[in-house]
Amino acid sequence: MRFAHLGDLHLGKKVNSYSMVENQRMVLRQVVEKAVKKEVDAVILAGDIYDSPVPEADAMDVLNEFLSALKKEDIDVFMIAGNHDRGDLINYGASLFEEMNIHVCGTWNGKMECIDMLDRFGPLHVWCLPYVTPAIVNRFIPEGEKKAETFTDAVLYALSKVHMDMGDRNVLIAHQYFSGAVVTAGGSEDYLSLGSEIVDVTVLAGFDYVALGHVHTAQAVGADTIRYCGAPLIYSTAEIGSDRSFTLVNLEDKGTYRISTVELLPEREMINLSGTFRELMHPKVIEENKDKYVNIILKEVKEIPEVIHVLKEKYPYVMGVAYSDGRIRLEGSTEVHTELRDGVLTEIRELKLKEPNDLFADFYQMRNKEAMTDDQKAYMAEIIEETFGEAE
Ligand SMILES: [Mn+2]
Repeated sequence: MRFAHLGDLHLGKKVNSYSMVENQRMVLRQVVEKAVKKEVDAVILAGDIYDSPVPEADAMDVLNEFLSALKKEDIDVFMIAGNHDRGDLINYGASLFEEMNIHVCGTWNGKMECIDMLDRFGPLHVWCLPYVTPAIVNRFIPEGEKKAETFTDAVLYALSKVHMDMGDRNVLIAHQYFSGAVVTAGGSEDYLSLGSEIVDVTVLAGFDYVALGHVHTAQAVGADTIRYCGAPLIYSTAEIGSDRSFTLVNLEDKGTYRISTVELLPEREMINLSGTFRELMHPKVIEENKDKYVNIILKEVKEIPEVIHVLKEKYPYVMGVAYSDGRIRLEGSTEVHTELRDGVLTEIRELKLKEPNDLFADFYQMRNKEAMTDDQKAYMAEIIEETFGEAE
């Protein structure tokens, strides 16, 4: 059985207010093309199908087109919901889809859903575990039994419902953060919450392959056969330069497998572009980069008024502008802003653009669930002045 393992599509996602939806449509067309070429039997979608629990029509249209194209090529689909998805919405039409070999598992209902497959190497079982939290599994733990406290408890409990025939091949699809996975600093995962969601990877022992979603860069975790496929596109300026792919998994006789990655190339790539204002205004540089998402790092000491608007006339897809000396200049009050970390702009969502003092106050409130006191504000103002003051 040959699987194309994908996940974290985040259909409908906006990055710095740019909708990714057409880029997503194109990359999924590429997936179909490459899956056909690689003679894939089934596509796995390991959660975070949509970016929003209530997706826009254009995002749903992209999924519809993708599933229809796979069906036309006679490729099966296994799809679970991630933490971004509304599971019951993902479940819509599941019983109809089932008839077309599109297996959908949007919510965990106390049992482990299992789809039994057969190929020339024998039976193969695909177990589906949509995103779970302690609260979700606790609804199914009988009174008097020990409730799940941690995410490890939760996944352990869910997996206790797996009754594996160890002689057959068993595949698990899940969307959780497992210990050992590496996350890009400031990447497009919800990294602030990952630390509290950690699941001990040893709970995954026994499966022949584990197809994971949740972490956005492709990697094996704990064992060669336990893998995150990563997102199909770059969703954060912090991820610029990292490769995107789907994972090709070939399961033959029990214990025999081949795993490789199939590179995915975006229709519109995202790059860091640095230079002086003069350099960036050079017609050759503009011509080369005007159709890309550009994260501009300006090598200028003095501030240029309205620079983002001037740049946008030449580069319509500006993801952000930062001065290489560390000062931040961004436009408007979008829900997304970027911050310079280790020389790379990093996206922070749901925060309005503010001066450093206010920015820190917001961050403090977000982490501690309470506002800073006046004393704390004064103390931070001093530190910020010390840090940023010198650049002026
Ligand atoms: Mn995700």
